[in-house]
Amino acid sequence: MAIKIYGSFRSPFAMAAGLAVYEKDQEFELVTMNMKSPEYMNNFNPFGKIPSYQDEEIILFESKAIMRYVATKFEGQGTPLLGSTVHEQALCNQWLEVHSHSFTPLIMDIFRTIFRNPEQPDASVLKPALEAFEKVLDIYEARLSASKYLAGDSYTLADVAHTPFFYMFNALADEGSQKILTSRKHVYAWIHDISSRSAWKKLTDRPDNTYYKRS
Ligand SMILES: N[C@@H](CCC(=O)N[C@@H](CS)C(=O)NCC(=O)O)C(=O)O
Repeated sequence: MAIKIYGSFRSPFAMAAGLAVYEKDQEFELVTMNMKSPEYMNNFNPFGKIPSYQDEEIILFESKAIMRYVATKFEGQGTPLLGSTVHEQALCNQWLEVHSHSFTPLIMDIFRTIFRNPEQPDASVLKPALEAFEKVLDIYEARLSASKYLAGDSYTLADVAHTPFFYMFNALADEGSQKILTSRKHVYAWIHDISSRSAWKKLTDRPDNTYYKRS
């Protein structure tokens, strides 16, 4: 069975799962289903969230579990994504946790604020959300001034997980808000690097990626 990812490219979590599959030189079919339908919740994710993943051996939900599974299952193919040393593996896991617990809640707050009123997001909510996110970005700036990627010299799942969120930020945030990225030299160079990869280009060039097209 071909790999299927249930979800939509509207979701950065679904995009991250798809990116991991492409980095391993595999193909996948994107299947759109109502995530709150009994069929989806009974078969693919009882929490009613996207993405979910299916191949001939397993059905999995939670994007990081999917990415780790894909990185392990196709270990000898495509880009190694788990870190090339024990040290890098540990740091990859650390930054995946940072992504879940420190990065995602804040950037999702920013996205939700913009989605509520895309033409004129509520500045009284957006400004403090951006300021809180900047404090996290300062920690990334310090890390990325010491190493090329989050886990060290190697591109890993930690970088994969972040890529779609910057893509969304680039498409949704106005020029003023973009400065929180462009003003951080190492963060900005890292975003440029991870967004220039052929697997990411292949994913965003798919005809079913109809969202967040601004460059
Ligand atoms: N921790 C989950 C988060 C998934 C998630 O929150 N997906 C969103 C789309 S971006 C969703 O399905 N939201 C629907 C809902 O919460 O009802 C993962 O990494 O897969």
